[in-house]
Amino acid sequence: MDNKQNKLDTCAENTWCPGCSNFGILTALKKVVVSLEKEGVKKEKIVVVSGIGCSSKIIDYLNLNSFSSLHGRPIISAEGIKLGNPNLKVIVCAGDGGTYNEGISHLIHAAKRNTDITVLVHNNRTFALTTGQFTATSPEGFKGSSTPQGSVEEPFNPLKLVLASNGTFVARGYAMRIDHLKNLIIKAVKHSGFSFIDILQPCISFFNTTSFYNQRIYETEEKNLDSPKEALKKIEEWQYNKNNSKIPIGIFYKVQKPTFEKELLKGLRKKRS
Ligand SMILES: Cc1ncc(C[n+]2csc(CCOP(=O)(O)OP(=O)(O)O)c2C)c(N)n1
Ligand code: SF4
Repeated sequence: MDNKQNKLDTCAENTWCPGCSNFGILTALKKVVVSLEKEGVKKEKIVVVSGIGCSSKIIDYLNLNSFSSLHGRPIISAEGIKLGNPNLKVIVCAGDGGTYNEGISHLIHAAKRNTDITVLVHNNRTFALTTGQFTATSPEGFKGSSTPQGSVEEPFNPLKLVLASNGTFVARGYAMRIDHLKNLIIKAVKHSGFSFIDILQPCISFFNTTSFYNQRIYETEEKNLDSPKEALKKIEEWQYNKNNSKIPIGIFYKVQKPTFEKELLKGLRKKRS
């Protein structure tokens, strides 16, 4: 780690399990901040918003402006922050439980209105902090503390949902491919509009998917990014409940549309004149 990354450390004791893949996301984020600073984005202009969960503890370990919201509520909090100060780069870090269960409506509406924030979902496919209950992305048959006999529900694919909700930047990353993830996050932060990265993040204590992912994940070619049809094809390459396919990571969809903040300000100016 270089000196600039060290400056992003805090004195908080890290309580993640040793070897947790959240460390990969933390390292990637630090690298993102260092890269953005080199390009003239001051770290004071970056805000990380989290909820509750192992994933959300990341703000304790980053010497950046941050806001800790309720479980399932970081997206709407981030939207408020962005609206209050459109010059900020606002990044949400939250778990799949908080985002795809409790806070699902906020995800859909932020994508729909194309608010200019970046959402990073640490998708370990379980409620990890509360010791491994099933979430919307746990596979059918998932055995955890709330489903000891195995979940009978089929998971849904969050990328499909964000694409269908008019999200303008839809991507998947892997917590163990740190440099690839760093580059994805930089592109997401620079994207003008709603950017979403579902980060596959093995929870080594309650759902260890590391070797499953290591055998299947590959970096996809980023082409025809403005085609929803092509995006859907890529997204559906891996069905969450099927174990026999490869898993593409990278950007699947990226288009430019007016952001919510710009449209709103335009409307307000018109009203005044
Ligand atoms: C509204 C609400 N529901 C439930 C909880 C209890 N709770 C706190 S953390 C947590 C699990 C978090 O899981 P996830 O969002 O997937 O994040 P992870 O810990 O896996 O990173 C739950 C259920 C809460 N604090 N608030
Ligand atoms: S419970 Fe899982 S997600 Fe939470 S710190 Fe431990 S390994 Fe990481």
